[in-house]
Amino acid sequence: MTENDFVFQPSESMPTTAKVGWKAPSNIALVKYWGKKANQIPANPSVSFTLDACATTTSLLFQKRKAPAHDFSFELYFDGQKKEDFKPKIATFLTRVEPYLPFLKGYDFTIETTNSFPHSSGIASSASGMAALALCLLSVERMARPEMTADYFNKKASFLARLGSGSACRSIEGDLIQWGHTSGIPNSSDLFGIHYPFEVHENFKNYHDTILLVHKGQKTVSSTIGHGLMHNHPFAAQRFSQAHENMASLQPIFKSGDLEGFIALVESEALTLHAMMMTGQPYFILMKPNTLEVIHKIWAFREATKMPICFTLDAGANVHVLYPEKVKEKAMEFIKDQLVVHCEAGQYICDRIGKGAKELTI
Ligand code: 2P0
Repeated sequence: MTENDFVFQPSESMPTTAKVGWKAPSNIALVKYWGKKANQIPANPSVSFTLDACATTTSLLFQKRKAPAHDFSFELYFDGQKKEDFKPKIATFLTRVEPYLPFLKGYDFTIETTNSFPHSSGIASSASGMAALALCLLSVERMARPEMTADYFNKKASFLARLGSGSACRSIEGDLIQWGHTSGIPNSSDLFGIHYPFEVHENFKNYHDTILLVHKGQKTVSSTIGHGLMHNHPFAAQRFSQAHENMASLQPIFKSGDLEGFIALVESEALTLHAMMMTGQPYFILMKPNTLEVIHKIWAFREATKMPICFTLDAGANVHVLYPEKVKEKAMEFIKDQLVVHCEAGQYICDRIGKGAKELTI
């Protein structure tokens, strides 16, 4: 598929007014997206677990304007409060998706949004937030095109979400989503996420992700800037080819249920992501002392118990503790006994692999 497949020509049958809503989850990458080309095209392929508890719920009320105008018209409410400072990001998103949703300037929109996870918890809301908004906007188009298939709807929603935030394209469906063209995965695309197409062992179903909120403050360097620093990065070429290799290595790991192989690959990806931050120009560090404390405790616990508990990191200080369903009681005991002490205000979020976004009945 190409960009042209997502262009829509509005017809007479566009709805006048209605309200739509979606709840979209966050996701956690196993092979990381870090570095991009123009138009939100990833520099390397990635794959993620879709999450369940960490989600954004967004409703979109729309009303046809008397005459189409030159600018977008929208109000934005976050947790019931008008949010002027979020508007530029939304306006940029609308500008990027307008070629594919050319009716946008014909409507007044009211966007209401809430996150399930605590505000400024250091959990990125751009993936779930942009996914939920993309789904709402595409629902307007679908009212005029009720024949649209679920497959096309999901692909276009992922395509639009990507234009808001790259990782958001992996937040439409569950439970294992791959994004970015790589030769070993048929139908993999830089334009949207797809279901991981190969066999996945029972060990990786119902995987858990307990997110330790090590540092809840604002990040010192945004992901968008971090991606940008991969241009002219001394190790960029090696890193991008490593991501392709890791995608290929995951295939037999997922198939056979090889937890040891999974852990080695996922932890290496997390540390490589942060190594890229530390070795760019300018260099920066997003991990905190407690991030390292947690990592060392996970390694010591795993060595002592042989239990398949590992970590991954997002672009921040928080630690995602990953473990299979079969060790969940022991893992939670360990987390509560040894890791929660490293969380800010003792806060953590118990999440797990999820099935993707859900439409709300409004
Ligand atoms: C990922 N991250 O694969 C990687 C790993 C964070 C660490 O994608 O500029 O918010 O909006 O496309 O998607 C975070 O970056 O960046 C991210 P933009 P995004 O999940």
